[in-house]
Amino acid sequence: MITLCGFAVSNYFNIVKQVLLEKQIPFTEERTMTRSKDEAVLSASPLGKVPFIRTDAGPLCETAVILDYLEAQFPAHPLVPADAYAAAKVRELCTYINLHLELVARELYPAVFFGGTVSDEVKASTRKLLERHIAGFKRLVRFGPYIAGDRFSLADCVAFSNLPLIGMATKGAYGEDLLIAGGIDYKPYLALLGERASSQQVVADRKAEMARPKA
Ligand SMILES: N[C@@H](CCC(=O)N[C@@H](CS)C(=O)NCC(=O)O)C(=O)O
Repeated sequence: MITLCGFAVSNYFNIVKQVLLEKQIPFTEERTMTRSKDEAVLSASPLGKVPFIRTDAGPLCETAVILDYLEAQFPAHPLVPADAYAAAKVRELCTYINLHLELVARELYPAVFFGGTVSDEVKASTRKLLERHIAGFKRLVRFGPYIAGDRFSLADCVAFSNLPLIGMATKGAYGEDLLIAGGIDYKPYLALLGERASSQQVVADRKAEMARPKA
C-alpha cells in the first residue's frame, strides 16, 4: 500500500495524487507539512520537502522519481507511452514545466501568495527568464487535445497542477498572465482536464485544505 505524505495545497503533492488516482493505485494520505524536524519525516525526505511516499519497500522523495516508480511498479492504466521516444517526449514536458516554468515562477510566490515581498530586481530577472522559457514551452506543447498529443499522460498531471499556479503568480506579480501573453492558450485545455474525476478530487481536496483553520 502506498502512503502519500504532504498536504493538498502543494502542487507537487497534487501531481502525485492525480497520478495515483488516474492509475487507480490504492493509497492513503498522511498530512505532513514542510520543514518538519521529525526524524520520521527527514528519514523519508531529507530536506523536509513534500511530497514523499512510503512504499512496502521503503520511502521515496522527489516528485519525478516518485512518478517513475509508480509507472514502473504499477504498469496498469499507463500514463507514459510504450514507445521509448514518445515516453521521453512526455517526460521532457514534465521536466520542462517543473524546471523551466514552475521553479522560476516560484520566486514570485512569497509576494503573490504568502504576503511577503520580492525585490524589483528579482521580479525583473524572473520575468525575463519566464518570457524566454514560455517561448520555448510554446514549441513543445501540443494541446492535441492533451499536452503531449492525443493521449492523457503524466505531463497532463504535471500541467494541471502547475500551469494555473504559474498563471496566477505572473498575473499577481506583473498584472498579466505571462503564459497567455506568450501565446499559450491553456484555459480551454485546463477546462478539458477539469472534467476528469481525478482533477475534481484534487481541486476539492485543495479547497478543503485551504479552508482549514490555521493551526
Ligand atoms: N524537487 C521537489 C520539490 C518539492 C517542493 O518544493 N515542495 C514544496 C511544497 S509544494 C516544499 O516542500 N517546500 C518546502 C521547502 O522547500 O522547504 C519535488 O519535485 O518533489
